[in-house]
Amino acid sequence: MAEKANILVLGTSGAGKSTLINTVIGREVAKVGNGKHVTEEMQMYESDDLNFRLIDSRGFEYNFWNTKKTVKDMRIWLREGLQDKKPRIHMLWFCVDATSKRFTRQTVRTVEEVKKIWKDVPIIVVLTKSFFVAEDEENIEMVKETFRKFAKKTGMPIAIIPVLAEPPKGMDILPRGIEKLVRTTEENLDSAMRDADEAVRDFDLKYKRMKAQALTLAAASSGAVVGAVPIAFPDAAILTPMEGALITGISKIYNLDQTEDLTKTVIARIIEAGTVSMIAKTALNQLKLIPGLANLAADVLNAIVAGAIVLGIGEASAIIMERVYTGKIDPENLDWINKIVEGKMGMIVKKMTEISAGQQGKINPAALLKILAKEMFKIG
Ligand SMILES: Nc1nc2c(ncn2[C@@H]2O[C@H](COP(=O)(O)OP(=O)(O)OP(=O)(O)O)[C@@H](O)[C@H]2O)c(=O)[nH]1
Ligand SMILES: [Mg+2]
Repeated sequence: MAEKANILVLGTSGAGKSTLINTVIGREVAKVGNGKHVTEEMQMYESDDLNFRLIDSRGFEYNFWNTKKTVKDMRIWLREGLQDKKPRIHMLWFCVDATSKRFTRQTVRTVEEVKKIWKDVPIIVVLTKSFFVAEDEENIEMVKETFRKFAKKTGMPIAIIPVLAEPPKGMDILPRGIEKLVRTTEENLDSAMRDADEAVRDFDLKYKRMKAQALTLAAASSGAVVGAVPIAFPDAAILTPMEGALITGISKIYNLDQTEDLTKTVIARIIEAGTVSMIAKTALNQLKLIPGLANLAADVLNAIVAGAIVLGIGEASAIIMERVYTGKIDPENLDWINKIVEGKMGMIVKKMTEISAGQQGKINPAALLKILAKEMFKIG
């Protein structure tokens, strides 16, 4: 069976979230009450007939901490409940009590807070307790107006649907709006799920790249590089064990460590690109030409160059692994791998020279490498 979508049902306490869920699911599943805060814990409901799940949340009146806390709880709960690093929410049903006639800037803030996590998630505003058809138009207009005025970042809801989930006993009114709500939801789920998948992929890539960069910076500033005196540049065409370990570490981050050949290819290319030792020597000479740096101790200059080289190797490896991981590039495409390595190395040396020149002789290699890394990772 296709994966079900997750719909988060939000709204102030007593708005009628649980009542709505019971009606949509078609059974009394969620506890409903007159008192405040009936639903304390988040809860997920589903039915065989529906291709989405409904997640009932704790209702809360807007205030800063309430919202932050609830959104945080939500995140934790979702991560555990859905076993997903970045839990996917595909749609929001935002419940607004139609009888309250209150739909303010504060109310919209809750939505904004949630949208910070799930940026492009579509919203359906459900006007609950819509007892009177005659008031629909006015209520819909009120919601539209508030969104237009206060929810510029959030964007407009894809629909505003008046719903009466439970006709009051003894009154001659039928439930309404439920079918339309379900239909509108289903019509929009395909694209919502595609967007959410994309967002998760983006998140995954960013997360992996961040991990690779942290590893790279740690390697570049490690004692083995910065503290080694004198630095042995890999004249013989082998990288130091530490650099090999860095590349292997990055391949693990991209789950490519099973393809041992890839790691070997990348290492081989980095060596062949030639260039590591040539670049290192050129860089060293450039540094010596900078007034104020020439009389720095040789080991300080060595440390900077060696660290920069490791940064370049790490970043180039991350880019290569990322492209292979996403299937954008065939690891057999050696020319391309060469280009990346040379490009990154060239850029890092240029940046390094610029930053060193700005330091006016007071150079701490580890601190300089941090600045260099920051600059380089920013360019990505
Ligand atoms: N007659 C009628 N009453 C409703 C309807 N929806 C909600 N109510 C009433 O409104 C009150 C609150 O409803 P709940 O569904 O518990 O609201 P909630 O949003 O889940 O509240 P919390 O769990 O506290 O956040 C209850 O007394 C419900 O019976 C409806 O469609 N018709
Ligand atoms: Mg409830």
